[in-house]
Amino acid sequence: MTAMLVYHELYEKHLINPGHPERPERLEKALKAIRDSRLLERGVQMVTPGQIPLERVYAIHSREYVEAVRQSSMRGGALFTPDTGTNAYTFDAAVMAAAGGTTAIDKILAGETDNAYIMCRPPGHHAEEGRAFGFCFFNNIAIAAQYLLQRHGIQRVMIVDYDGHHGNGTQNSFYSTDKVLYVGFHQDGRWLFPGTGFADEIGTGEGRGYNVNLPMCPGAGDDSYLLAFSRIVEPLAAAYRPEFILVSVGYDCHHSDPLTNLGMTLSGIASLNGRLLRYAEEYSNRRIACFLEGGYNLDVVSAGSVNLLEGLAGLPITAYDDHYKENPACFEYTKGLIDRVEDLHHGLLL
Ligand code: Q9C
Ligand code: ZN
Repeated sequence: MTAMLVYHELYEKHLINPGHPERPERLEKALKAIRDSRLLERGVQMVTPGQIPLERVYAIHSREYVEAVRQSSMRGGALFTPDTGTNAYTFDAAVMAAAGGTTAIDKILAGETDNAYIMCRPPGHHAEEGRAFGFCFFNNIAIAAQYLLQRHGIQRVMIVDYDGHHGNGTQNSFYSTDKVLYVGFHQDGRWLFPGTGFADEIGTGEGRGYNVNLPMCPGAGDDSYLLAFSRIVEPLAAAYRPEFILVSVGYDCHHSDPLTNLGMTLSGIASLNGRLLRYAEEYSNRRIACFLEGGYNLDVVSAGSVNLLEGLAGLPITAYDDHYKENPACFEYTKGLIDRVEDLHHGLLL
């Protein structure tokens, strides 16, 4: 398999404020780990995206909002929410993050690579049509999905989002269409930002059944996620037969993340990636693009990024010895949640 790393120096120039968890060092450290692992000499091709027309951003976001982000950077920076702000580089970085996704798609569809990891910042999955939210400005994965539909005539895109937080912006972008199937794993919104992503949010109109949420209990780990993949994600992929798979990767599902309370390990995350690659192999002609969203333990973002590229390139996965045993009561809760999601989606895609 051929893998591509999409990266741009601008991704490290955006800064919300010194000390903010969504910081440039996340990528700086991950890129160093990728170089040290010699992945770039072992088949991973690194690519820098070029400029894109702003129309691709307007496919998801209002012109007024895009202009507000641009103006804020032109003036040196501004806060959009108490924890989501710009500096002078944010607008260019955010457009380049979106460009990373559409560049990856063009290259995958041209057969230049099987798959890609867009290691970008700012992240995107919380960004809404007209507002910045949760450290996100432009919704990179939503822009990519819309680009697949509008520019490449793709009819079915499956988005799997395993960031620890619910991808509210992505869900809302495609809530009433069956052309994009959103499947979100996240810590239950009763106990974590952004407070949405409940199981009964199943989509509306044509999109009914094409939005699937798995709000996991705090402490949910590898066993819970892998069972949910077997019982929900795999059957969804088999029923939907996506032409392209997009993944919102968030290392804040890891047990040591400072912002969340989930329980994944690095090997568990690598297993999820392995499953997604198999679905891509089976249904989407190997076409899969992974977008970095959150993850605030720098060592986990680094090791996880190395593992992701190893998986995408078909190389052996470096083992990192992080351990976490989820509470049996949590696993029982997950079984009940899976039953409930099956019921809610029965007669739709499941
Ligand atoms: N009291 C991503 O992982 N926390 N964003 C807000 C408000 C926001 C996380 C806390 C966490 C956003 C991309
Ligand atoms: Zn997150």
